[in-house]
Amino acid sequence: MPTRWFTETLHRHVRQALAYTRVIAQEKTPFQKMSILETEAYGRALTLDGIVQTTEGDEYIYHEMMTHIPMFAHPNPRKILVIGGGDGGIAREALRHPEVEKVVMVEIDPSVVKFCRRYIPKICGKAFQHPKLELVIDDGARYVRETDERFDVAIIDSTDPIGPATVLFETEFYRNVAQVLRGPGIMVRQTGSSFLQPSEMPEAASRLKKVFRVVAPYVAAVPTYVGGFFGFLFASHQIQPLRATPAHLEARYRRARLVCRYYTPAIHRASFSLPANVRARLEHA
Ligand code: AG3
Repeated sequence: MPTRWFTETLHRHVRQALAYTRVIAQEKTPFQKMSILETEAYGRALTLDGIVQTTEGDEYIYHEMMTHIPMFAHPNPRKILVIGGGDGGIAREALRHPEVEKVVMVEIDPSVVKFCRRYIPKICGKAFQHPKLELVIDDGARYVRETDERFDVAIIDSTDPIGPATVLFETEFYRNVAQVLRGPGIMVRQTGSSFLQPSEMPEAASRLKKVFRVVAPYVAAVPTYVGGFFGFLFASHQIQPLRATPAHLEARYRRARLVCRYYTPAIHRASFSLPANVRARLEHA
């Protein structure tokens, strides 16, 4: 049988193609078109509107870096908010921290959760059965505008700023996230590929700076998010991401008994050291 190729067309002038053996499932929801493919290189891959969201092969890089960076930077992260994250990967990592009392995950599309639990259960692990997890099916933008709950860490695990996630990139949304954070609360979000989505990080940084005193970019190499280093932003009223010393991070990491596959206390600090080409774009942000 000839090789079948899934082609991601997220970027205007570059396409990523993954060889796959089988379409495991496919569904059109009121929000998006989702599919799960059995790929040769990365195991099962979740795509939403034709864009690779996560794969069994490399999901840990994104999920560990989106979760453990804010969790370990925060002195005592007990209540965690995840916006999006329907595959459960962020919730899984957050629940590994001993201080956590509650993780509220707000996902707009219940079909994504159902789909991922069924076809890529390795990614959520036991997160959805965990007694500390509360799953809310709602629009994340509305949730942060209306809730009375307060959080220590907010992780915005959204798709790209096209389609249903667009509102999760607006200043108004960041203001509401800041409102639901208590004390030294920290927010993180993804900001796309540094090379192929070069304006995403500076744009998000300038919006976040209107709301938070500390805004710090960091990067990680995620193979299926093509286009150079993948970017993230860390934002807080009080916490500097590099305030925690290497010894403190080591101690926290050991106490949590985490066995990570990308995150290390050294990577925690190193990921905030930006290559000059990424830093240059942020100069006027
Ligand atoms: N959410 C972020 C996907 C970003 C893909 N975009 C890209 N390659 N620029 C993934 C959800 C994982 N829980």
